[in-house]
Amino acid sequence: MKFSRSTIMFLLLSLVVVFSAIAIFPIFSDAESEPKTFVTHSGAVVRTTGEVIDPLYTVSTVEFDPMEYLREFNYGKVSQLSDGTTVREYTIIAEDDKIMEVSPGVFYNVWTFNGTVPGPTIRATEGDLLKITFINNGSKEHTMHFHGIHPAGMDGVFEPVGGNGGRFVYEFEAGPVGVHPYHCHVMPLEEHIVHGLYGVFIVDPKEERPQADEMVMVLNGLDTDFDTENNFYAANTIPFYYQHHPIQIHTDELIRVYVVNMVEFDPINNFHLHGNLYKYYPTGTDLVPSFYTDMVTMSQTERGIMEFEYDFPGKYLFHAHKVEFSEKGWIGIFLVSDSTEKTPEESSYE
Ligand SMILES: [Cu+2]
Repeated sequence: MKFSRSTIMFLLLSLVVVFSAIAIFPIFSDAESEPKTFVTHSGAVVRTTGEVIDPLYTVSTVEFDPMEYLREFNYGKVSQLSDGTTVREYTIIAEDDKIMEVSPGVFYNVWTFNGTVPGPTIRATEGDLLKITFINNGSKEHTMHFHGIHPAGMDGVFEPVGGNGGRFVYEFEAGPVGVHPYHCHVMPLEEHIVHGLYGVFIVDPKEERPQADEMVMVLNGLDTDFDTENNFYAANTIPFYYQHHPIQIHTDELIRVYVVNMVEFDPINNFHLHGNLYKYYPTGTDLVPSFYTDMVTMSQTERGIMEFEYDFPGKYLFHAHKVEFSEKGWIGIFLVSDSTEKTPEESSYE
């Protein structure tokens, strides 16, 4: 019996496929069949096959409240030099062993600055001297790389800080005016960012921006199965959070949102506001808005400041107009109440 050349090629290829499957499959099946048990922050005992948990974790938990994060700014410990310069000192601690329930039943190994994803919003005024004591309590090397203007040795790229207590003090002058990201800059960079080592750095102009209800939104994604594609998207880490817990604002009140896109893997993200348009200041470096729009599109680490006020009370959506992202969590609601009507809490003080 004689085989044709193509039949022999087919048989050889089949053998390669079969042997590859035998070689690879046990690794996957081991990883997926090994059950792990841990206790969530709400006290529930969870068993998982390892599909959503980074196998390199040690069990600890983290609590994060997106509503608290929204309007929380860290101005540091303030002192003054003899020449009148304001000095702001911050302590930022990195860790990489925490587990967070990012969505009901979905657990994720978060790498944190000061225990949260995103890390604290560091805020200063242009010209202030910043001293950021960075402590790495993680198991891997990490850094803090600030976008902005500073000396080369303060860039958080060529000075990796070792884990288990490594330290570095970043010292530079705050500038330029605007909203900037900071993030770890250790390779593989995508991994260090997507696990959560980033935050927002706001530099206020010396002459303050007008009074407003200010908030920070970090647009982020969660790759819960480690295939370098995001499974969830959010503003401030928890998918759908501001849809289930609308952000309460008032009519005729200036709202200022510092928005930073930290989504990895997907080349773009965007921000669409309903029933309104906003003034948009790209990177916030100019005090005059560049656009009046209801939609901006941002690539990785692109950011800006949005300002708007609502004339009419009611519920208004805000979300990625990249529909896939909004359907996977990056969506929220502004609940606008009439500023002339007082809440029961406000009336009780009269
Ligand atoms: Cu890192």
